[in-house]
Amino acid sequence: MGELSRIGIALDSDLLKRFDRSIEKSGYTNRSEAFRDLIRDRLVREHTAAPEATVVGTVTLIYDHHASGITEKLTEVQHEHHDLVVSTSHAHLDHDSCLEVLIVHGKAARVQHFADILIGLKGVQHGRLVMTVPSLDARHEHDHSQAHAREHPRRNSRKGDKRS
Ligand code: NI
Repeated sequence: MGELSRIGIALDSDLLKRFDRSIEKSGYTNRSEAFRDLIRDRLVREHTAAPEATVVGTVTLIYDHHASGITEKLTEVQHEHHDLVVSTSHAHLDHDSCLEVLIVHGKAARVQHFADILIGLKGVQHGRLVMTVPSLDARHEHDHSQAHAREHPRRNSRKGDKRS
């Protein structure tokens, strides 16, 4: 974090009261932290909206494993996009329902496309993609991707990457 700047904001009193009630419900103990989070959220949304931006995220899927071919189809789609998948976690919720959470990493547009395919599969009852940025301070795409390439050489090679 850099130097601290103090700012004053002119705000409608009613709006401020409503904001205070809202952040209190969320457990904030001070306004500054709530404002900081709002600002970060806006910056993350702006960053992840750029198709070429590098993002990390999760895809959460609920499905009935009895649905015809769903298990095979999910595996196939994930293999086709293996360069985007960091890890997966699976929980058998009850007799029928499965919860699968994928940690994803890659360019925003490809991650979004991949999530759309998964969520749109017949048999997936509910799904959601959450995209974020590893750190708002690490927004120098170049430095970050190079450091990451050293850590995970495989992920940077896009050869044999079957796009669907
Ligand atoms: Ni299961």
